Amino acid sequence: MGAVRRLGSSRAFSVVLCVLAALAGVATAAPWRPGDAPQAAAPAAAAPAAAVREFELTAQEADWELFPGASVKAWTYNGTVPGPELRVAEGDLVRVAFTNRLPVPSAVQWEGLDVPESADGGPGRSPGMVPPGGRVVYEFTATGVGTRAYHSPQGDAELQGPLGLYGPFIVDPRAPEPAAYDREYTYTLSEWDLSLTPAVAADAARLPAGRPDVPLSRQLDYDLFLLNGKAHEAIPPIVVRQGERVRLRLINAGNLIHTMHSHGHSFRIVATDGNPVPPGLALTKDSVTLRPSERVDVELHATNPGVWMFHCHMEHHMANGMMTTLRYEGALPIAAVTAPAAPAAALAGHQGHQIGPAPAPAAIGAATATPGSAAAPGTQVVMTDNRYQPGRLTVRAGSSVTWVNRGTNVHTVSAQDASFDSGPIGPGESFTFTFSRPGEFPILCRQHLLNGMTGVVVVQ
Ligand SMILES: [Cu+2]
Repeated sequence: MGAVRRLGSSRAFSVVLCVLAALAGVATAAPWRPGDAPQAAAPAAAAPAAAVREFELTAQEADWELFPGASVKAWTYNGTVPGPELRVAEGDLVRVAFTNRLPVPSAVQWEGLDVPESADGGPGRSPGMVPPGGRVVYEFTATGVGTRAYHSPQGDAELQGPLGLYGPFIVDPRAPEPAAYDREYTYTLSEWDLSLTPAVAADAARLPAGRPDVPLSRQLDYDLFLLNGKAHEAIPPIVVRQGERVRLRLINAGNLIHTMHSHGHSFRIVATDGNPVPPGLALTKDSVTLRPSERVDVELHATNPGVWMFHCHMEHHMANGMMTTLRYEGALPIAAVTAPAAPAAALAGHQGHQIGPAPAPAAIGAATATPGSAAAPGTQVVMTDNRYQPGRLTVRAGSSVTWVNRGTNVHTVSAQDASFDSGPIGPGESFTFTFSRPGEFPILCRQHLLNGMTGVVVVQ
């Protein structure tokens, strides 16, 4: 510090730079700025020249299918959750034109891309938040090979990420990689709160009563845990052939910690936050934990044919969506122990007319359902485990419907559009709702949506 004061200002600056450069082992005196190509980059002689890569990202509401039969309103980039994979080569000049078709201000931020300040969108930044209907172009040089990401700004006031606004951004090496992989898969991890609708995020509706009195972003209560915006069988599996080396790029775009675990295979962690792990330091593991925003690349050697699970090891995350398979081409899963099929009558339905102690299961199974039939005011719906009986019913406006839980598990009656929610209904308990206006109201059990526990109330 004293040395700087004693020297003339420009000379002092040069000396400091030279010392810093020497310390960093960098041969040039030019200061490095965010957005510059890395100064220690490999010689570019054999590599193709950098290109200008242009992308369009549009934030827009879209219907998104979490799994067959379960569609939600999402906020998306270009209509998908996650948004499109943006892929460039190191050193490319990247231009991303962002159009905001949401009813609220939005922007794009970058994970692991050391962009200049002028490309770091968000509140209090310049270019800052883009108003509804607005457009901005982010421009930066892609530095740092690896698994990166992008997302909307996050904070108490911006509840956009949990509705689907995130996506992968991959920077490939300019020269061919020495260790090429036979296949590569990218999985973006996230969570979904079925009560969080675009209307809630736009401050035009409220979350169900009973959530804690804290800022909205801290009231989230996730129902589903997703890989690439999908749950369970809707997630594309990892398909391999024996002997192949596979790279999995894992990106945690959610708000929770996830621990991804592979059966039958250990893997090597070859990159963290996109940056390569020196070969001698690469850990061999079968579980890897990703905190929010973290990325991990793992290399998996396919040497154990079969059909294996690949999932988050947090039990309710796995049970509610975050599981797929690692399957060898042509392999079939070894059959599970065969359970006797549930008697059709047990699931067939029952128009209950009594509230009281839960009857024995046999009493439920005997009746038949008349789905779609008109029902008198005061209609009752029986919940057995994982079914509403009847699943679809029609009532007149002003009618009350009472759901009675005759099952052994806790269930809920939750409007798909979050307009009402029973909260937990224990065995033997009931919930009554009066429908004041005509319409078609899909309902679901928040605990057992994945088991197909859905229904519809048509109000005439
Ligand atoms: Cu998890």
